[in-house]
Amino acid sequence: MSALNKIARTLVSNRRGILAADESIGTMSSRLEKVGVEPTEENRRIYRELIVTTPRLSESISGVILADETFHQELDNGRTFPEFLDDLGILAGIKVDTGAKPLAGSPEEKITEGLDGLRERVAGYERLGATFAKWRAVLTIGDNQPSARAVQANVHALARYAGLCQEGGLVPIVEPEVLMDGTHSLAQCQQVTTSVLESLFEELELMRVQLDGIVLKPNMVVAGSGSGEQPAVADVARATVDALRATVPASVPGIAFLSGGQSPETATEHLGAMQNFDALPWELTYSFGRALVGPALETWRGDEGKRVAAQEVLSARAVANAAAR
Ligand code: 5MM
Repeated sequence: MSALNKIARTLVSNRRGILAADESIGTMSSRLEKVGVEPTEENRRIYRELIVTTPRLSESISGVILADETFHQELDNGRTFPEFLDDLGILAGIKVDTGAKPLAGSPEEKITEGLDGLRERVAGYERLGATFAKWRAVLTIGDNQPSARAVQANVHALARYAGLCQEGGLVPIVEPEVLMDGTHSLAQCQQVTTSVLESLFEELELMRVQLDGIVLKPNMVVAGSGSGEQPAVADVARATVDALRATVPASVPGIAFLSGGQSPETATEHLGAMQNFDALPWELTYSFGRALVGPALETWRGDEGKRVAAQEVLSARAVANAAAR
């Protein structure tokens, strides 16, 4: 077993999953503002400390994805976040993309940036304790979208990122997110997700990415949030598993879904329903952001007196997802 394969397996095995706490400064700040918390560097640190000090987190969480700012911050006990996670037996990951920007030639679509200097940044994060990384590509379903340009540019960037991470000893989480925004049907989402994943694996192979040393982080196949369609849980599970079976090689150790704006309970139900399919070659787990931490943030609202209650809410979501597995 290679070192990369071992890390990837640790991330997706034993009914554990990944917690995505890597909101960029802008996203984290607006989420704090929404719950009445001033978006300062210190408040972002306090909030992330609340998350990682949740009791028994390591029973259901294998890895936490951090943003650059958090990666360099310390907890009240003087340990850095990666050091503290390591003490708990949780792997520390780092978001290395620098965000999705308008794609030249198709400005209503996005290309994720961050390849410049990535080799050096990977080496730096690895020295500071990262074992895995994350890069998110964003694709929308709409009139003539996603365009071939947007798909090609994004899967190319994902594959170059994955190769650079593996060269530097980090397991790349490869995240091609087809957004839930829009009026598309479940069937359209399945068709687009399948086609994006097909292009992605062609590009990963072209770039000689070692497939047993990655974790795929896709969207679940769901109907557009503005479609008025509410497919049954079993239909979402079937459509998602069909898209994955058609495209994801068996050598990939695990698939860790993003939640993409689904309610926490719905995301957990969908994850649970996918465990009922026989003979799937990969582990199916979670790498949720909002579906794990959203209710805790709502409970906390910056009130130190609500800290324990917020941690209990986070713990309940993490345990529910582990149980769904
Ligand atoms: C946690 O949010 C991540 C970073 O977002 P920005 O760079 O846009 O601030 C995001 O990539 C997240 O990891 C994925 O979208 C999965 O989170 P959800 O909430 O969709 O499960």
